Amino acid sequence: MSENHRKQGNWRLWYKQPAARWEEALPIGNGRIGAMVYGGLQEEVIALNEDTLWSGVPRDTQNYDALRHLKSARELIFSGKYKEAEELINLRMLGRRTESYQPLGNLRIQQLGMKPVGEYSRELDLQTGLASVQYSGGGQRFEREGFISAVDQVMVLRYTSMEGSLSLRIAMDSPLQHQIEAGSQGTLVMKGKAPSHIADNYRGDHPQSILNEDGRGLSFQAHIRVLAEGGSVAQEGNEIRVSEAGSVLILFTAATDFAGFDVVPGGISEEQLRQRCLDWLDAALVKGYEELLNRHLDDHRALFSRVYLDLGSSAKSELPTDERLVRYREGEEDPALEALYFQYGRYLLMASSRPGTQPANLQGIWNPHMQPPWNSNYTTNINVEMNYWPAEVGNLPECHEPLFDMIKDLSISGARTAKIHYGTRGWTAHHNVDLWRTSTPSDGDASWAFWPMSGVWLCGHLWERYAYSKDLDFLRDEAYPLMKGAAEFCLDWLIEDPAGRLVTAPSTSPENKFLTAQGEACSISAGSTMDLSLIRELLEHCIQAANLLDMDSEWAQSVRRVLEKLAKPEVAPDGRLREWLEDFPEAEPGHRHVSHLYGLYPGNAITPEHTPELAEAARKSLEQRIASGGGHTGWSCAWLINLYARLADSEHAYKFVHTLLARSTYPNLFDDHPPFQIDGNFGGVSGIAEMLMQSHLDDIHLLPALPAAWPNGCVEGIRARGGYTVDIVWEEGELTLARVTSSRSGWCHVRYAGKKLRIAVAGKGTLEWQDDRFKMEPGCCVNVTLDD
Ligand code: FUC
Repeated sequence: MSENHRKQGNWRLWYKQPAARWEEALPIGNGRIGAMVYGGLQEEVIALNEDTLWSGVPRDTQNYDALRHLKSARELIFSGKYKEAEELINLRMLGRRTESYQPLGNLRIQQLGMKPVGEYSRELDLQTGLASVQYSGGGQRFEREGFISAVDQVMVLRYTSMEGSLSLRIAMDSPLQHQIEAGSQGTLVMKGKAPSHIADNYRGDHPQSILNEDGRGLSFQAHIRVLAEGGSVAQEGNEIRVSEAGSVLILFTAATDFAGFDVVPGGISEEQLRQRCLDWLDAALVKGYEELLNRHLDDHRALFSRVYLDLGSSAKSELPTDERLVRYREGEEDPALEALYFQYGRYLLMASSRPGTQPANLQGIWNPHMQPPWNSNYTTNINVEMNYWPAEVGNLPECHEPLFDMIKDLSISGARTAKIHYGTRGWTAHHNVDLWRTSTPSDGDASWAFWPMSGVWLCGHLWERYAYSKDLDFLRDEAYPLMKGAAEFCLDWLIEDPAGRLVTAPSTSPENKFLTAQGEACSISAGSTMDLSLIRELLEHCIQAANLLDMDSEWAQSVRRVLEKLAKPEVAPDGRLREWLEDFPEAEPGHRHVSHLYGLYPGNAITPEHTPELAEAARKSLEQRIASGGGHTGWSCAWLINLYARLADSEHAYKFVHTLLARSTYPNLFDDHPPFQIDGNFGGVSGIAEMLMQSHLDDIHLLPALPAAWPNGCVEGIRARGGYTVDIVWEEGELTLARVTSSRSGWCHVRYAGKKLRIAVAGKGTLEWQDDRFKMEPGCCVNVTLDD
């Protein structure tokens, strides 16, 4: 079923004018190097990033006094003095802010002697990862093409004059401390240093919020090589000048001396850094443009083309992307734009997170600010997790790996925090993490800073990797030790409340506040639903893992006993799911976080199938949140799609797909929190996938939340837990054909709308059945149709 559908794929963002601002420029990246291409005429600006270029150095952010106050904080909480507990925590138990992700600078390419321009278009082709510009001027046609290769670690730009010649002036600059060296033969080097510290300066009261200190901080280098076909290349001051060339090839690469989260920068010499860059450039030069392009295309297509999505064609596919978005906002239907948004999210994950790179941060890897919003860090109380929601289902499991590396680092830094702040075993991390794997609380306000649960949430991602792949080696060697460490923290952190239940204390429900009996907004109490949902899930996964790996049986037994005493999620008298253990009124009823609904998504403890009362309570909570203004940020809206999809509420899920695109999307389809924050892009992808297929209940549920807006369509190549790849075709809102392919041996169950299905091996062979499950072997593929 694939070829016909795939041919119609038009995975292009395109525009009739250059980007007037950063949020209109087009992102390319290889997980490590990122660039935003503006497509300017007289001057092309390419804003650059490198994913290890952060402010700061490894520093000790532990608050050695925190533990002194834990007992008092707990006593205050258990005697109902929540506000006093919060004040104590704010004053005594918090830590320090993380460092900031930095911009590397800009590549500026002036085209000299440009004549008035005729035709102009620029585009980003998601299938190839190529950003290109076509234009004409003075009767000549020009073309530019650029990509960042993950296999060769260089950005490759090619400028071509179709009929005549072109002359360029090429320069680099950076807002960071730097110097430029222009060498002979078309080389340009920028050497620079990141600040040793960046302090927050939201109020503008810090006279030195960007701190540069000699000998402290990361060093970076960016190198360019320019080759011209025809014409000449010469050095002119700190720039490269190309005259009268038919085509120009610009190779760029960059590196920092980052050597590990706990390694003080400086161990890599300037010469070694130079050599690292030159090695990449030299190897690229030997290959030449065609080979670099082909190697890049092979790598890029191998990932991107695994998934195909058709939500219905639309006549608007041919219009520029910004115009489509405007019409969409005005109420015109454009299902193909929704499919484009889905594929764009997959593209962004490929471009910002590849094996061996840093994980995608709040802005992926694209950031032009030295003091970016929220430090462009890893915010772990929803945002970085959301970044990775599409990784497994969207068939990009290798892009998930940088997150696992970060979890491993955090298990080391976070073991100190667990011991020093809380006197526990295991490891913990709080709501903000950076390149240096800061695991301590941030400073500021307990409502966000005091949340020692992020390690627990992150471990859910390790389990998901196992659930999708069923890779026992991964579970044994990588996941389980980290999960067990996070679980040990929980076991020590849990405490009996006056009612004899095990709870967390102090506890927050990320960033939200309730009203105390005195009417004060307060964030601290015991046993938020979020904390307990996360802990229950992790402990259950640990028990399953120990069982699967046939180890730690006594320990697993003790964990079981803890689970029995762990407080459970409850329904409040008004029918909503309680966000806190007590019936507190919310201080902000339309709050953007819906942490207490974790069990519905991304967790699976709440389902209409198995816990209908809780699912109903979750729905009521959602309704009230939304009625009070919730879902107002990009990521918050994206979360709603996933939650409604899990409630099988197709029309509400779709409503928030629409809202995300219409309200929270920039012209370059970046998510607009506001400001730009990439999580919404990723949450949108997982949400659309959840509408089309779900696999969290040990089966494959086809089209669980298909909205009326997508009557005909098909999806191919999304992944289901259990080791399956799923293709689905539907017409007039009904399943016509699904195909399930297995990567392993196992029993499979497929369901669709409570209907009887006909399931047969694609090709020859018969299936072995046990009740409603059939046996799959590696490579086995079945066709699923309605049994009429
Ligand atoms: C959390 C959210 C904010 C923002 C920030 C980066 O604090 O509540 O909306 O996304 O992270």
